[in-house]
This record gives sequence, C-alpha cells and structure tokens, in this order.
Amino acid sequence: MAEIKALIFDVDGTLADTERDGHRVAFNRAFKDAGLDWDWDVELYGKLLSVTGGKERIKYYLDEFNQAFTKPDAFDEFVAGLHAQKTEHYKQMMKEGLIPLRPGVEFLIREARDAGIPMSIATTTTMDNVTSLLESSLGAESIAWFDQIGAGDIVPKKKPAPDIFVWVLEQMGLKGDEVIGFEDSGHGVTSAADAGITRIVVTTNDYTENQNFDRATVVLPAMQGPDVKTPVTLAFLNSL
Ligand code: XBP
Ligand code: MG
Repeated sequence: MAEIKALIFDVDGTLADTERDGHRVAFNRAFKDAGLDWDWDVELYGKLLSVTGGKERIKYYLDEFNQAFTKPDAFDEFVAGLHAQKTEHYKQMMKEGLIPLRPGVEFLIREARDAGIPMSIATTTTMDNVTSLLESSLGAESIAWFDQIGAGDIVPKKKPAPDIFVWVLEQMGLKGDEVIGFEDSGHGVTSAADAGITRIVVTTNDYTENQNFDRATVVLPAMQGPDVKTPVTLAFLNSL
C-alpha cells in the first residue's frame, strides 16, 4: 500500500451530524420565510437524502413528493432563492454552535495536523456551510488547516459522481491510492471509489447505517467513542 499522503473528508454526516437537526431545519425555516407550507419531517428528509445538493433536493421533492405545487416561471431562480435563504439559516445555526463535531473527529484532525499530514474536504454542501461549521467547532483559523476545500457547485455533478473527489485529488496533485477518504453515505463511497480512492473509512449515522458500503475499506459507527473498538488514529489508518 502506498504511504498515506493526505486525508480527504466529507462534511455532512462525517465531520458532524448536520443533516437531521441542521440542514433539514434550515430548509424548513426557509420554506416558512417564503410563505410555503412545506414541512420536511425526519422521515421524509431521509428519503430526500437520496439526492445530494440542496437545490437538487428541493427539485426532487417537488417532482416526487409535491406534484400539486405549481412551479413559478423562473423556477431555477426561485429554487436558488429558497436555497440561499436556507444557507443563511444554516450559517446562523452553526454560529450558535448547535451542531458539534462527531466523536473522534477533532482528535484525528489535530493528530494529522501535528503529524504534518495534509487534509482536504470533498463535499456536496455549500462552501459557506463548511466554513461556518469549522469556525464554530474548531475556530476560524481551522479553515486554513485544510489544503483544499472542494464544495458545492465547484463541480457540475455532485455525489455520487466522482467529480468532487477527482477535483480535490487533482488540486492536491495526488493519486487515489495515496489518500484516505472519509465518508458516511453510500453515495459518498461511490463518489470516492469512482474517483480512484482505494482506502475509504465510513462512519455511519442513523440515516446511512443500512446503506451499501461494499466498496468501503472499513465501516464504523463513529471515529471514536464507546462503541468503537479501534478508534480512528493515524496508526489505525496506516494499518489499512
Ligand atoms: C451532503 C448533502 C448536502 C446537504 C445540503 O452530502 O447532500 O446536500 O444536505 O447542502 P455529502 P446544501 O455529505 O455526501 O456531501 O444545501 O448546501 O447543498
Ligand atoms: Mg456525507
């Protein structure tokens, strides 16, 4: 196995449990602001997660779960406006420190930083959401700890397409067998694996625990914590 030259992290569900109590709530607040009676409950949101990207998810919701809604003429602008408002709510929630990092995440990030192992991010979510989560959890200076932040619309096709991991690998000048990818979802694993990443660590959450992780190297309930027999440390990653 090639030496580990970098760690590439997904954000939502991997660094923090942002979906159920973060993104979902922010979407609902934006709908309310716009005078819409749409309510994405926990169960429905689980279904909507099959499509990554907030704007894409709103369109999927209308196509599959709310066909009675008459789409306005400037539909893309309408969705973009709703999504921008959702981002404002999400950032505010991060500012309030409502969503902490998952157990073991900060330990691993600090260990990698101390060891001089470059770290990057490959996510579907909006850049502002990434920086506000990092700022609230690890401090504003932590944004610079990440060599590359590949986020949101920086690539045309979101996960499960490999584009965002390919983009990050290219920016870092690394090959897929020289990094470890961290993911929480089946779509994320498909994206990382199709980008050529050979070692993928999955930490599951309530929404993803029953998904297919055949292409992952290891599947754990978290990076660290009472249920994790082997916590995710650099020594552990080197053993993969
Ligand atoms: C994350 C997502 C995102 C967030 C919402 O997927 O699917 O769509 O739910 O973010 P992954 P935006 O963890 O696989 O990257 O609303 O900013 O798009
Ligand atoms: Mg994720």
